[in-house]
Amino acid sequence: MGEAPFAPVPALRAWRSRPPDGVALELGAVHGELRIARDGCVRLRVASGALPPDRAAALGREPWSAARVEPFERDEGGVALAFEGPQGAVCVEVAPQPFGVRVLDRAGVVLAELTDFALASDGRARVALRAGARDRFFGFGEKSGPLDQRGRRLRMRNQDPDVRLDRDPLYLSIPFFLRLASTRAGRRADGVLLDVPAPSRFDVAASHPERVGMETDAGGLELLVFPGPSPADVLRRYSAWTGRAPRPPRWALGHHQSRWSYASEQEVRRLAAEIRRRRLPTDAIHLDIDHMDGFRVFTWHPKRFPDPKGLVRDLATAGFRLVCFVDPGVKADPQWSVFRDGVEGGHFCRTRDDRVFTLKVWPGDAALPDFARSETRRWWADQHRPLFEVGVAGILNDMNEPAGWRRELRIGRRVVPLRGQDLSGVEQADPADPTRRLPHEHLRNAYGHLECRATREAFERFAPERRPFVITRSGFAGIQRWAAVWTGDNLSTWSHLRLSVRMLLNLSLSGVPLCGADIGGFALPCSSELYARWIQIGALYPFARTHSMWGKRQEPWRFGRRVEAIARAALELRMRLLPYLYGLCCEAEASGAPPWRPLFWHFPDDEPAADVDDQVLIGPSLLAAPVLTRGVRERQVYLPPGTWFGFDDDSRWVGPRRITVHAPLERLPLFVRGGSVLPTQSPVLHEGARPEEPLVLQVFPGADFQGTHEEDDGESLAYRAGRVARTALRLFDRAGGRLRLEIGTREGTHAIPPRLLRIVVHGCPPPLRVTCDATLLSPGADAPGWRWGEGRLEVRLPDAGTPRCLEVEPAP
Ligand code: MIG
Repeated sequence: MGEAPFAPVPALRAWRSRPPDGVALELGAVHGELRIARDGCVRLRVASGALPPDRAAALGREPWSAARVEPFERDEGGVALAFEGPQGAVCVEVAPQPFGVRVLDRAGVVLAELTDFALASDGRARVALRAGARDRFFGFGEKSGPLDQRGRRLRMRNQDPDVRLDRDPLYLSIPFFLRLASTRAGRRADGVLLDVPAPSRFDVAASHPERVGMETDAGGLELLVFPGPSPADVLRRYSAWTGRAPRPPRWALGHHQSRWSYASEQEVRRLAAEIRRRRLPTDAIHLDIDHMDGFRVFTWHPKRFPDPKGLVRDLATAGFRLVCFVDPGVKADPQWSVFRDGVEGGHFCRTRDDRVFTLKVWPGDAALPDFARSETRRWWADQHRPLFEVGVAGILNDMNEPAGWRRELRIGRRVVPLRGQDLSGVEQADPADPTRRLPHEHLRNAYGHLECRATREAFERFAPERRPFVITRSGFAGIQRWAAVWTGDNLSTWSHLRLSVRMLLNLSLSGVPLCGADIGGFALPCSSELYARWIQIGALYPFARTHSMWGKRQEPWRFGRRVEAIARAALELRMRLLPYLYGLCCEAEASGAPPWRPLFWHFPDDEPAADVDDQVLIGPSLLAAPVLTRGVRERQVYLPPGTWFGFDDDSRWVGPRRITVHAPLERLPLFVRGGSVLPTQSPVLHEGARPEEPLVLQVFPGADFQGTHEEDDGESLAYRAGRVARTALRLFDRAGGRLRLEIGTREGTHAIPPRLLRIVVHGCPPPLRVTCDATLLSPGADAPGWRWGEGRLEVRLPDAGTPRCLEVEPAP
């Protein structure tokens, strides 16, 4: 079938103020609309004929907080809008001929210049963003390839591919990028979102070094520009529109052990017992598709899982939660109530000639719920009852691109699918107007996204007092509101380990704070060395799950004693850092800043930092430099400006500088930024276990620090009503090694029983005096009291939530 040709958008003929925040544009048969939000974001919609119905609410966009603007005619023709408020300032200029849009900051610096608008009569649309020859481009959701995607041609269409290093597209599409531009005043970041759920393409300065081309397959253009100047500013604004990830239940931050599949209650119990016997910190076990009865979603296999409730109960006693896989394909079995019900309720996607569409997937022929309909989402949420009745704690949404296959091969008892299916005749409801139907393809990238919205509803229905935990393979811009993301079927190879770091960084920059790759790799055999290196960095992924394909075993003890000990140490480190990691999730919820950050996030003006794609900042304080190469026992590390400490030995450097560090198999090179107060705890085997020391503040001097430590019950939604315990932390690093740590009054209504607080000051010379609230503390005494040895000062204090001021004066 031929595609309609593109025609340039005609000249601006007229404009009309559209109070309070924008202007309507008339360009011959093309219509446009420009709006400004109070935080300085700009939203532009352009389409042939009338603008399509606004799908923002259906996609879960946050309410638009409209600015107040008065459009005015420009001397040179066209129209301009300007806004300045406490949360942002921006000016937009529309040139009439050729039609173009410029977004400028308050100083008149151009943030984004959009040109070459073109539309086709079938709804396809094109636009170009002018770029500097040295601009760098990050984000784009789940992408293979380099960290900086300059020079790539990217496709956004969710699918179930063979994951390869250069494979594009993958399962999840986020048509958003963060651009880092070099200006005379230094680096600045801004962001652009092509908020269209139809597939799209990006030419990332590939055809022309000073231009990013964007093209949608349907629905015209909807673009948002998010001003910076810092990456954090961009993500704050991006997430104010697309939504923020609510803080997860704390257990979800523990290690998850998964496999395709732990296929019987007996096997799961044996696994749980083994994990505990070996003292490997783990919080969750996943049940892949084989827990189902004939792959009927929401069922339990009667023989292999006769008593799932009993299983959940026993797992809970041992400190494990159960996460269940859910596939969207509903077996087309007229004997089965879920299918029958779905047909009766009109819940499935239909063909053009109005039959229930089915595709081939695990259960055989299966129907696909039309998640674009709100009634279908409600219905789907209801179907989760059998999982929640049993006490399942988390849901994993797989195959939701949606995936299916052309044909299947049988090898013995195994079914090997040949991927790819034809969905060209499939239709769905228009999410903004369910009386209208659209080709599935026009909503393709929102399929899994809207499924996850339904899964969240299931939690609201069946476990309203608990925080939901949903993890998904597919998604769209804004998926973070509803689900964490894992990156699908990677391979157990060194290059995939390396890729996971870049991929998770770009996903993080695309607004998805909670993300992870299958630790150890999904397919192909994993060597012991690879597993060791993978769990070292994997234990620091925002979401840490070991998962693998059938036919292989990837529990931490499958690689010999030495590697088991390495895995244990890595998972213990995660548990020690849990208060810090949890705090980062609270930060993501509040501001959209992801836990995983590329170096340039905190060092935008440092030239070399922007090139580093194999190191990760975990929050503001930790810098991980994982070993990602076989046989390697030392690596180069780039330390950005500032003081840096080796996490495990307190060695100290001053950056910017490249160092070579020793990295035997047991060691993940990990650094802490001088001027940090890291909240940690003593390690536990699972989140629900009580740590011997619930709060250990690790102080790394070298600069001042200011932060907040946040605690709550970790599981309920009471935090939204102020049931938190928030403590301000301030470090003053004074000349001559003098130090002052202020611990603020604990705020909020979450009660914490009196406890002992330990403070460890790293890189500390022998002290002359240590005082707390101006009272001298005694060396050797327990609490309050202090000890010093090997460059570390340890102070113990009773902690009842009252403010504290600790001062350390070094011996001359
Ligand atoms: O067609 O449920 O990415 O994690 O183990 C494969 C079986 C379906 C793909 C997922 C993978 C999972 C597997 N699934």
